[in-house]
Amino acid sequence: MKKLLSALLLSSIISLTSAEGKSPNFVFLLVDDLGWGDFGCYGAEFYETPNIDRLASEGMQFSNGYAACTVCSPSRAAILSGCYPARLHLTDWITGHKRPFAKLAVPDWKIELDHDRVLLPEALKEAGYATAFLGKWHLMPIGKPNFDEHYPTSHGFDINIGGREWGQPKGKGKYFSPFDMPNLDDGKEGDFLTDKLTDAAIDFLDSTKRDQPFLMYFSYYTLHGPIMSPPELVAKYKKKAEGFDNKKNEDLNPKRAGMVESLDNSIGRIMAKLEELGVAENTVVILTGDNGGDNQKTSGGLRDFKGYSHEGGVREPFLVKWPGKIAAESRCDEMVIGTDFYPTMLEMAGLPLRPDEHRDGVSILPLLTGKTKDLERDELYWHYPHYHRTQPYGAIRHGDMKLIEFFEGGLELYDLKKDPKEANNLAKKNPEKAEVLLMQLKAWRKSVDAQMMTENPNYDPSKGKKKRKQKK
Ligand SMILES: [Ca+2]
Repeated sequence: MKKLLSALLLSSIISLTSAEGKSPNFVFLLVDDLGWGDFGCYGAEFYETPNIDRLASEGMQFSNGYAACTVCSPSRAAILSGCYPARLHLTDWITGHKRPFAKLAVPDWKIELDHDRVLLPEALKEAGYATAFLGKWHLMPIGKPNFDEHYPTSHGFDINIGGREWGQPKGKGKYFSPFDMPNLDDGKEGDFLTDKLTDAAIDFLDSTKRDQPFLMYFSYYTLHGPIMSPPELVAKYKKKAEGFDNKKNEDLNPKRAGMVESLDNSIGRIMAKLEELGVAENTVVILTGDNGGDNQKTSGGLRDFKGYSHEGGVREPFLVKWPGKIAAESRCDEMVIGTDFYPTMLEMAGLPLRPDEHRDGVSILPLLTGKTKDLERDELYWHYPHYHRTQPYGAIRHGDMKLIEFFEGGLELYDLKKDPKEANNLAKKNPEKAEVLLMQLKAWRKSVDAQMMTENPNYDPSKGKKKRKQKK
């Protein structure tokens, strides 16, 4: 009913926007397990990303862009809903780690998206957009997939190519054919998943109509493991690694480098297709990741990586191009996060904001257009009541200061401006600041009805899995 009413309310506004032919198209590119240091424009020297670097130079590049979680599913849900994972109660990757004997019990969190929310693709679809989903979905229960309830097509996408319950390619050939993914051509032996999904993306772009705006939400399976790459790219980077002076301690795995190059090729093909179709000028292209890379050397010097509480787990490349609206070569240091895309894209489309839906996102359009350098929002929050590489934690970033609260005990406080690598924990040196931020973090959790961990009656340290110790 809620969706029907909002559709009716919007219909008049929509016809106006579309009739003027001003509604921009959206190409949303979401890369899996993308490290902050994986692209040339973010400092990579071993990996080669000329197309992505060009995209960065044609729009705005953010230095403090964040994923809403340190793992896949919650970050994806945050982008689609405009809400923090804590508010959605979808706080871990599906289906998460089981730690029955750990000190704290994990709350009864959700493993699917609510149907009573109007998600970003639904809002755009209501407004007359053609909506296509390609790639990794990972927002549904594993085991008993139900097309009507859980697939992208039940959440606002007209078509779904490749999305299913998997968090990574699990077909017989993994990244190589056969893929065993919905509506994706398996191709021939040796065909590579990123290329085949890109073929499908090109087909979708070819099918779009000039009088109907579109959202192409391309959610790459790459760079998630298993790390696999076309043999010619592996050979290229194997050779490059031999004489490479690795000053920045970058990841020299030729297979991962090949995955990044194949991603870059994909983006190059998409950008060329937009030009060829004559729609590049009226198309917003967004590129970001869902969480950090899979190892320390992908983090561009930040501490830790996917699955951790520190910056390498959540800081992401974050690029937006919109010709004529966002100045080329622009840079922004303001903090932005995955929940912000929903309101931002509505505003770009000339549609009314829906604050009852995207509860936690703010439109970053004023940053993109250069109208302002600062948003009114001063804090970002993370809530991860789960065991992973990290111990369960919550975090707040206020300005340059970031506080991490480990739920088993322990606080870490960092000044990210002076200490971007989070090497000097200031919690004991500056307890007043730590306390203020802790109070703020706790108040926020209450305000979003965050699920908390509880004492585990089955706690048994002798059976607990060994955990990496956090610095206190
Ligand atoms: Ca991921």
